[in-house]
Amino acid sequence: MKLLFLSDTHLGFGRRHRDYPERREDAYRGFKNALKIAVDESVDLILHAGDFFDSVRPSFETLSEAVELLTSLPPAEGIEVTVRDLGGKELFTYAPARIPLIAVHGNHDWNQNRENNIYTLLERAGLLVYAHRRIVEIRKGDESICVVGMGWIPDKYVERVISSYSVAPCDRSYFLFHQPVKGLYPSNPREKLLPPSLFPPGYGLYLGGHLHWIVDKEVAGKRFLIPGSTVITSLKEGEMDRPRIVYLIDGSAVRPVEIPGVRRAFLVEASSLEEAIKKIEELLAKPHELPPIVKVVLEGERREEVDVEQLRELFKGKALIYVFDRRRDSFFERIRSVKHEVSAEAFGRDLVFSILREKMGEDWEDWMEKLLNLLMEGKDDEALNFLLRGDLELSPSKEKVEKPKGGILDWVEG
Ligand SMILES: [Mn+2]
Repeated sequence: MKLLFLSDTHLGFGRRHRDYPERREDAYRGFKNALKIAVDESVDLILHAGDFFDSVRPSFETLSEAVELLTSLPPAEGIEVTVRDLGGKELFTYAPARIPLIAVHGNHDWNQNRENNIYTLLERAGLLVYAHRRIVEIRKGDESICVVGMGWIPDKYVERVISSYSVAPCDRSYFLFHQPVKGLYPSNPREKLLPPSLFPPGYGLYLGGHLHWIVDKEVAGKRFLIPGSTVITSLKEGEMDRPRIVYLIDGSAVRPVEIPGVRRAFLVEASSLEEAIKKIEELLAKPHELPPIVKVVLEGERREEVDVEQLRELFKGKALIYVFDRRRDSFFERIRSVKHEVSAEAFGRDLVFSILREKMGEDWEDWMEKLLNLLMEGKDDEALNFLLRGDLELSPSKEKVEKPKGGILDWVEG
């Protein structure tokens, strides 16, 4: 059986882009063109490692796009799918009309309601199979493979949850997950990284989402594959100067395939405006399918002011320019100088958190970051629950934290 593996399609991303509205199309285009590869390569099924949507409550427009793309998949021939819980109890068996897409949720589209969320809804409509805490067996003729899923789990519970998974259920099994893993890439000190040794043994491949980098690496005797996102969402290092890809998997053979017709992002480092313009022109002299995103990082000493709008105007229709001015000057001076030109979204959370850390010093606590993350992801209900539960690191009552009623533990277990 031939599989296409992709992740982090972030459908709906960029809806609020004001500086470059053309980026609103990028998530749809990335997913659509990735699915074209599935058709061209005649794959039997598609695996998706989470962050299918950019938010937990996608708009009707975004849902329409998802339904359009999922119903465009070609008919499945002779495929049968059986879904079991982790204990092996059969939940349902069906013969999919179209090649099945098997998915877990990510941190962006995670919903605490395990019975009714965007994934269970699409599953009921026959548009995908939700693999979270399930064993999905796919049979075609006398071939069979198993996909075991673990969608994103909050840091606090993840080690406990992953420890409840056992050895691979079939001869050919794949572990589909959405979590940051230790040893795969330069780590973010604020993110809890899961040790590879905790992953259940015996799987042919460990197929991950979350990170928007590309990773193909063996750690602790396990081969981890991460295709990265199909759309550029942040302007972090791992998003720069690289193609967007999917993996084609046939048995133990793995092949990365570049997604055609999608926007790419490039890094330009310069110490002056003149140098930046020259480097952007060089970059644009090469062919590009779509105007690329250019992240301009200005370094060195500040000798001149850079008018970002003017720079954008200069490359209008040819490149999408984002300027990161890291020239020597005070931190707050830098924020002030660019705050009108660059949206908070483009700056990303890191900047917000570094300002807060600098302002609050030792008063800054991890739970504040957790709470802000929930608020920034539009998960207002969760943020409220988080506060009401007293689920803060400072809470003296451990009992409450361990067993919140109707809370996360009910959802991740069982
Ligand atoms: Mn993501």
